[in-house]
Amino acid sequence: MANSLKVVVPDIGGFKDVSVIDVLVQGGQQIDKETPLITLETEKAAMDVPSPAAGRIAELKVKKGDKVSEGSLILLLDGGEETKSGASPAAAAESQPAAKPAAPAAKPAAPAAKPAAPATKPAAPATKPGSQSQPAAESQPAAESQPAAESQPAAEPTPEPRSAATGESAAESPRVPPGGRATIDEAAFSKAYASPSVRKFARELGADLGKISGTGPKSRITHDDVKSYVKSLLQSGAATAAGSLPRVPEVDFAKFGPIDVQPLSRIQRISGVRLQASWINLPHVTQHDEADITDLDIARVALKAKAEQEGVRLTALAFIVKACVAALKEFPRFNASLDYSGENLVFKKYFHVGFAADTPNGLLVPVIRDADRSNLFELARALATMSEKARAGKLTAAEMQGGSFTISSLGGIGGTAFTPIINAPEVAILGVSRASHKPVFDKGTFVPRLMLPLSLSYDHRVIDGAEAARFIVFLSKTLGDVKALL
Ligand code: CAO
Repeated sequence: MANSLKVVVPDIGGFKDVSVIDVLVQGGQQIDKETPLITLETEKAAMDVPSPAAGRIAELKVKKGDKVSEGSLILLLDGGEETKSGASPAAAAESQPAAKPAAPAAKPAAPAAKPAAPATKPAAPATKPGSQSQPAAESQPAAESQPAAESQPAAEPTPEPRSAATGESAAESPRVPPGGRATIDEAAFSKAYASPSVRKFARELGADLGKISGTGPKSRITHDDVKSYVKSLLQSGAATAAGSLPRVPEVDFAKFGPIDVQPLSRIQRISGVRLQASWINLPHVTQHDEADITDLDIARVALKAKAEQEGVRLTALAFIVKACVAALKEFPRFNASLDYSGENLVFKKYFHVGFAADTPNGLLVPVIRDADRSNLFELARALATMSEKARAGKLTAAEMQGGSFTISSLGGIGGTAFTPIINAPEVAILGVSRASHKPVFDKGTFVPRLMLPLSLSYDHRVIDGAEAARFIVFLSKTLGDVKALL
């Protein structure tokens, strides 16, 4: 202990028997100079006491709830270098800058204790927001701890959406600035009742203190309150949805003509969030090709009567499911998913193929389990049964879970190509458009062939472009070789 530095409570403006409301360090901890050690609370303000030196905490001498005054021993610091030549270790500690005051605007300003003395005399706490010494205590470190991109929007409080009645263009009033970061209401932040270390912590996390309810004494905001607030934001997804993305401007459509407002269906609201999550998180690339399904269609028409006898409507889609299973077996990465960490690829040994079904209430994706174990008619039956169930709103949650690859067919409607959004955490989706007869150059002459447009969107983190091209070429060939599918 001989070399330990005695760190004591510095000049706190003459306050006596002040409560220690937080101990911010632990015995044995290695700390830097200026590391906040304890938070004190007078009847006027909360303030942190920073360490006068770097070193390892040999022994903590205070605990939460203790009462301290100027000169009270806080801790013993090993390896703490004296900061004032000739001073005793304790004196050196005393000569450090004063505790940093919080700025609880809700509280009355403390009497400006002692004026800040040069070098050896620490500045006393000043709690009045906007007072001379306060910005140094709270705004300065906060600004330092934030990247420029964050502090920029914070300087401009987010404008409220404008009222339709005002006639002002809401196009000019995005709720989140173009930088895409959540704004902090600076006025509310500075008024919030919290110690400097909590303020700094909130700044580091981009949390708006003005929105946090304090559970500490006199409703002071604690570290735990900030943590709980950020956790709840993350859990609700609000941080992603509202905090980090630029918003589309709000527009008062009624200004331009009559309108009718209708809510999105429940399914649209749910699938919308999932589609957006996939679109934002997965780097999508779409690879297009055309499959010659002339022979496949001849076979399908030939089988139609038999299928009808068995109560099955045979469309190209059943063949496509079968061809996809063959391609997934050949290219297992397309039947895989990244795990939640994003660092491992989970290869699935099952082939559960989902298909997008257009329903009056919105898009649903029923999943055909073990599609590799079904023949063409069984697949056709599953497609019909499940799409009927989907349209009747009778699909169970289990019937829409566990897919490993999805097909979205718009062939019954029309179109030549589209870019489907991957049904994450799957890594690829096949879009199918309407087949049409096209002249194909074959052995020196053009022949009419039925060509089926295919659009394969894939997650480029998992699948390389060359692999995607090989997959779609394999798929096209498989669809062109109907015998392999029968
Ligand atoms: N080319 C040409 N004709 C096609 C075709 C294609 N690619 N696909 C289907 N057809 C024909 C069918 O043969 C059928 O003709 P007949 O009435 O003469 O038998 C007709 O178009 C209607 O087919 P369908 O759509 O009822 O049946 P399907 O098996 O092809 O598809 C289903 C079933 C459920 C996938 C489909 O009805 C559906 O809902 N599609 C919409 C999917 C969707 O919304 N995707 C977008 C999601 S967002 O990315």
